[in-house]
Amino acid sequence: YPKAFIYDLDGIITDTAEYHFLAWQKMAEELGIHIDRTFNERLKGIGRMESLQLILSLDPSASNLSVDEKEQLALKKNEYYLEMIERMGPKDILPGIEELLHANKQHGIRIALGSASKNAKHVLDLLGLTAEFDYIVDASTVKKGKPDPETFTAAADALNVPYSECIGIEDSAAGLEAINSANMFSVAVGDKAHLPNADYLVAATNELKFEEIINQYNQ
Ligand code: B16
Ligand code: MG
Repeated sequence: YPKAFIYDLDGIITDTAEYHFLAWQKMAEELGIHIDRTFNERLKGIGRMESLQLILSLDPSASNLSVDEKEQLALKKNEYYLEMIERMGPKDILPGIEELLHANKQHGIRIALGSASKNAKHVLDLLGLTAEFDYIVDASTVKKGKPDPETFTAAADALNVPYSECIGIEDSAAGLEAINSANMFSVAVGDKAHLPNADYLVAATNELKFEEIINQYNQ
């Protein structure tokens, strides 16, 4: 068995990836910038300011915004996001995740979070999952966000587990690249077009079965 599972948050443990998209879209529309779901794939897993930068790069007239104005925009997006997730609770944990966490516990496998979000602890609290995690990496922990491997290696280092004995689970291209460059076994949730380099790919979280992940890891 591997020694640790490191979970991405948004899009893996809960569907906050959708709310991040809707909040960015609302903020962008107010500036007359249109973003769609295909573009959103590039925003997944990367930090708040990096996401904003990518959105603003779609509009040449946004290039003269000051640092202060950009921070206001990011703040506004976050307010929309927080409003959208206000009523979230344990019912919003994605299918298959609780079973997987339970199987990890049963086999003595450590559990960590590897998220790029500043809201990660808040979201875990809303879901009632904070106590399940042995270690939490969020935006406040790492210097270099995904696709840099630091998010995942920091979790493994804290748990004192070799990278080759870690399994990382992600829904974003940036996060998948982070897991792969950490030399961990990568499990991705989504479609092959966006996530071509996963060691093991499933279409949705309800397909994340512990025994199958272990079989793939041991191959
Ligand atoms: P925040 P993850 C990431 O979380 C999201 O995928 C990404 O879309 C978001 O921009 C980023 O967190 C920052 O989030 O604005 O809450 O700090 O998927 O790494 O758990
Ligand atoms: Mg994600």
